[in-house]
Amino acid sequence: MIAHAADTHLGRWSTKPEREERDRDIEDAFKQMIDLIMMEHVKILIIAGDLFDRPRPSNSTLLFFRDSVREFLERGGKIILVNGEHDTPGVAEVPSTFLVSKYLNNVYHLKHFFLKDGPLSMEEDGKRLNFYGMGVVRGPKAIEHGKNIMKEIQSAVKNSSGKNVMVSHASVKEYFFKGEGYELESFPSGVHYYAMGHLHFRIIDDLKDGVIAYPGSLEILTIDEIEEWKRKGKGFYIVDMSADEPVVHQANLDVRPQEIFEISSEDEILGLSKEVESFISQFSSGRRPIVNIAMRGGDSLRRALQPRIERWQKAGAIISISFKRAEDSSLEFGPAKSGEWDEMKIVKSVVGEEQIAKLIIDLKNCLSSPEESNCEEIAREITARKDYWEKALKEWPKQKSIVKGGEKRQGLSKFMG
Ligand SMILES: [Mn+2]
Repeated sequence: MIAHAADTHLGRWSTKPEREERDRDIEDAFKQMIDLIMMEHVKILIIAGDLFDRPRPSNSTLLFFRDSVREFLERGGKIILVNGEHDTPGVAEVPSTFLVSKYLNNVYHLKHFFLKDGPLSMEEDGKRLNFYGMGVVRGPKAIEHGKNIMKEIQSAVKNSSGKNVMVSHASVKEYFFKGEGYELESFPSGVHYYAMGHLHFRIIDDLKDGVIAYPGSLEILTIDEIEEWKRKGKGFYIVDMSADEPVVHQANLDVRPQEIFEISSEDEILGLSKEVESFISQFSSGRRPIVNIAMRGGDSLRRALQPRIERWQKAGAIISISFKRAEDSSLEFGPAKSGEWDEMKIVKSVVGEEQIAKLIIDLKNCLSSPEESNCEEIAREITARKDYWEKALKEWPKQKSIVKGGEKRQGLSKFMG
């Protein structure tokens, strides 16, 4: 048996002290996972990218990780990591996942697989398991580069004995509604289990000679993960590799309950109150639930709602209000949110004009919020600027990257995937 988690995002809210409680929630889920793994006597844990939420996790996040896995490692447990978007620096720097593999015994960091290096192999229940890494692949030719890594894996598995596990942090075109990522066809054959990370929702599917699986994020990280949590829960997988085909067991964790409510006018306050109060009343004991309110409307609506909000808080709810669109997104492209990147500055440096940059960021935020219907208007505004585009399309091929510390990319590809 091996355990497979991904997108744990430890330290996600470490720069937002007002949401510190949510980092404790993530840590709580992480501890639940480690406890469950030890209880089931699982000896190998894969974390397929985005272990940490940022390339330089805070010292307390690093300490938390060390403390929470110590007993598991001391009992002979092994942890296998690959790089995700979030824990990989955008500059030439050692990834945090690599760092922890150097500091802790029995923590392994898988680089992009090369035939000449061979896989990481270990015995598990008397069987040989081979692990092939493909963490996040960045750069202007990311997809091409990734496909080459997969070809290397393909050649290696042909001559391998034992079970083959590919550990990857990447998107799959067929699973992601935005249609970005690798086609399933490009994955290597001969692999028994594709341990994936990156998409925050859960997928278990047959692929070629094996099974491909996304365990999803460990906790509910954005409001667009709430619906799936209600249907499938949040957690990780325990995978039995002993049979011909791996058998994937879904392990669900006890996470803080959340619900999302929408409101766009004062007429709806009464109806909303009824819904919110019936939701809150389900959790009179135990964890305080989170009530997310997506508000389309101005200050007056906010003020009109204020007395109710205070009442719900007194009843034990955590209230989180977002205006018009979600502030976070589970769509993860481009450089990690390290706090060192000024989105506006980066996009402006590429597109040259502040107004267009703002519209592009708006469109990106809009597409990654649950309310996709508003996005068309922004897209129309962008495309309507014919003068800008005619000029830009002529100039872009010549333009070099001017983002300090960024990867050398040209034109739009600089901030896409
Ligand atoms: Mn992630």
